[in-house]
Amino acid sequence: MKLYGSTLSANFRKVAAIALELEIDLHVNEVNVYQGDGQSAEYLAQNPLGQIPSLVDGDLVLRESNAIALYLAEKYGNNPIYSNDFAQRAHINQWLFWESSQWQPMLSEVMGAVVGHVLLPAVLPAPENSPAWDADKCLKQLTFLEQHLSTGWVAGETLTIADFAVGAMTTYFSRCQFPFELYPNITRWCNALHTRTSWANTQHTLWR
Ligand SMILES: N[C@@H](CCC(=O)N[C@@H](CS)C(=O)NCC(=O)O)C(=O)O
Repeated sequence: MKLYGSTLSANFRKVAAIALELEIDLHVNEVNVYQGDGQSAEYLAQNPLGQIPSLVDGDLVLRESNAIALYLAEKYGNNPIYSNDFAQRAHINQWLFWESSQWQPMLSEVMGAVVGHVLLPAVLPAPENSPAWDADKCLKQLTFLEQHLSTGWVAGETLTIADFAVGAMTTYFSRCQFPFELYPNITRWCNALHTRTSWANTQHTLWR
């Protein structure tokens, strides 16, 4: 099994950490999309969008980090981070869909300029303004997650793939002046995630 991407990317880190949690022996092929690697003919043949991550398992070629996360969790069933109970699975999946449809788009918009500058300082100038963490669309999603995380993990009492999915974009929080002090539950959860070796070991030094 081969995973393509770079730990510079939150979506790659999401999948790489899940693979570590599941103790999957996969080969990582470095594709630095920020330096144009995603636009090579070879990579575009595999992922026409030129994005990371992508996974190759035999004849299966898969893109979309949450789809890859689910594939790994289902293939390596009977694992603690993806329940065998249908109702609990539905609950976990609900958070994966929220992550890709609401959480990540909102965070991409608010953090994009800073993240772009950190990745490509010679090309993208530092933004004049700090990320607008107090914008209405941020407050709505952040308040929602903050209230939800008063105890436990994203999908309940145990760590699941939903934590890695929702946690992925928090990779950029420190460099984007996220107001941790205003969100104690999110902060507690971020810290708890960092106690996982899988999460700590997939953090790129750029995002510390
Ligand atoms: N929805 C996709 C998003 C993938 C994505 O946007 N990846 C970024 C890195 S985090 C990328 O490859 N960007 C380069 C590009 O879009 O050209 C997923 O979850 O895998």
